[in-house]
Amino acid sequence: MPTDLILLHAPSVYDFRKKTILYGPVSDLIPPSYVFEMYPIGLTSIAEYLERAGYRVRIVNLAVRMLRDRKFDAEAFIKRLKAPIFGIDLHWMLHCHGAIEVAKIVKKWHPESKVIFGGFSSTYFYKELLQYPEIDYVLRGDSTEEPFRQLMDCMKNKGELGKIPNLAWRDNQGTIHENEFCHVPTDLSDVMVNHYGNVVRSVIRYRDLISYTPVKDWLRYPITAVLTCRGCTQNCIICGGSAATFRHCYNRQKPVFRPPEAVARDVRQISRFSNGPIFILGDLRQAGEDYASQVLSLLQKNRVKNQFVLELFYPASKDFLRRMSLACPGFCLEISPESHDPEIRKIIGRPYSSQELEQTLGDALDVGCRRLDVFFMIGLPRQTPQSVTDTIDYCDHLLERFKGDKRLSLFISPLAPFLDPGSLGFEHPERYGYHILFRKLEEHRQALASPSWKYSLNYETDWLTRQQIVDASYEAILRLNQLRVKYGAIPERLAKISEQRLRAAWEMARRIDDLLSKNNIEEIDRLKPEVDRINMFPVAEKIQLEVPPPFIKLKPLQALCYLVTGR
Ligand code: B12
Ligand code: SF4
Repeated sequence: MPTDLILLHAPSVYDFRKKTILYGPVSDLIPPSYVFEMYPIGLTSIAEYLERAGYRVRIVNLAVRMLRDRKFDAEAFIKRLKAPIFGIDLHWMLHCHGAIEVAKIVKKWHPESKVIFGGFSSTYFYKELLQYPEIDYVLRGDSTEEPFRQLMDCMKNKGELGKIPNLAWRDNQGTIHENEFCHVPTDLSDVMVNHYGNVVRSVIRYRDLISYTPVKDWLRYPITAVLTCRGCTQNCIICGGSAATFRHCYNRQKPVFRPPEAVARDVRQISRFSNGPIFILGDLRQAGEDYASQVLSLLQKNRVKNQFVLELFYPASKDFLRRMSLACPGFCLEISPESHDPEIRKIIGRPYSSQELEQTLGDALDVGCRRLDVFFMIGLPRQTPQSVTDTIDYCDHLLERFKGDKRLSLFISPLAPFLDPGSLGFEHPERYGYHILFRKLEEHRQALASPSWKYSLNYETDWLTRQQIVDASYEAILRLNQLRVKYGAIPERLAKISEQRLRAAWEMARRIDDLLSKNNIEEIDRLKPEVDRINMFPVAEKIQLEVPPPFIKLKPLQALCYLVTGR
């Protein structure tokens, strides 16, 4: 069956199976591994939109395939694929190594096909991307469904590329063109109409479940995300998805929200093929209390059995938390104060007091929140090694204040590997005390392939060097691990494994530093099996972050039935 478009998702570093790289605790708090195998949910939206327009689109998560099967030959696989156009996401900056290597392989075996890039980082770096001869087009913006359709039509009908909004492209003579960046929709009702159903249909059509799985372990733990908006109302200075970044880099003046009915529809669709947890992304209050109330009452009216994970960007009233609990009984809640220090929180864009934070935590537990995750971060303005230590002391205080309530889970991680390009911190480092160590796309690519995560950090601060970020991270995570044991939050055996992993990683980081200072690259290469063992160690935080279900599974029969009957 001919395919019109193949969308590929690359691993963070293409040859991660050959290179010696100590990843550090960079992906411990998200479902994907250090390969960052999760593809942007937008790929499913593009695929569904184009299918509705009559095109055949296939998604291939190369990163998951490479991670699951050590012998999987990605190049041979790409060689066998056939399509006139290949799309590669460079959405998260940390795919800049893998994405460009995959583009090179695609062009090597399919020189007649066009290669198109898209996503946030592609939008930011579109000029540099078009300097690579393997990349023909970049579609800019946070919403590319409609421009992509126009591009597909244009290629089919030999139309004029110059007319496609948001497209930057190189013509046959090598001249670069930049079309107007004007497609920034303020209504999302015609996208993501049935993207989950479309994924299920594609899995059956291509008989390829693995290529559609978002993370390696997804079949065991099928967590699914529901999006509420494009853009953000907040201005966290470390974030490449803040209101300011959207304005300056992605041309979006204000966020656009999906209708509450669309959010409820997604939930219903997911519940038909999975009873795994559903993560509703973004604080529902972003679009106002009315919007939040509408979403919550729709969820309450159309109850599903799945567990919900909800997010707060800032403290909430008890009344609001109670409504969350009524709509999503036994909900899990996430909030990220990032630092215990209200002064630091204010600088980074979370200007609330510790009293407000603690009030919210207490209220959430009172109204029946099943798990409450609180996130802290290392690498912030004004944060010294002592301040990081104080954050862990604050964790102790929180656990004590809430009497070691097992529902309260605290996490800390470094801001790594990159301070997001486009974030206020990256664009105005002097304002916040950041030092940007490299800015170019190619420099980021090289840095990602460094033997230790310390060297891929693209920043330091007035208060923390790269070395201090590494040391403070290991030390803080180790101490938090001990606190978890003290309050019985995780089994001792798991805590021990975690401690072993952290100590081995810290020691390995020092060893690599030493070998690099002697330029002993051969010895670093020889460390590969040992480094891999450390990278592959089970991560206690990941286990702790999973919603403990009575039983979680996919519902393949119901999914099929839903496809056939549409109900
Ligand atoms: C939801 C979200 C997540 C979800 C991911 C859900 C998913 N599968 O997409 C989770 C929580 C898992 C996550 C994880 C991470 N995230 Co995140 N995330 C977001 C968030 C809040 C919203 C993104 C969103 O809703 N997009 C809407 C969907 C529909 O669109 P989309 O996927 O972006 O796709 C559209 C366009 O981007 C484009 N597009 C995308 N791919 C392609 C490909 C082609 C070929 C084309 C043409 C177009 C195209 O077209 C799509 C459709 O219109 C943003 C912040 C924000 N305010 O936007 C951060 C954000 C994108 N994440 C970010 C980061 C750093 C991460 C992590 C690296 C964090 C970490 N260190 O752990 C990980 C990476 C995970 C991985 N890949 O394995 C940064 C990225 C900065 C940068 N430039 O690199 C952002 C901007 C802000 C932040 N700091 O959180 N994230
Ligand atoms: S980190 Fe802040 S600015 Fe970025 S998406 Fe989350 S709330 Fe919005």
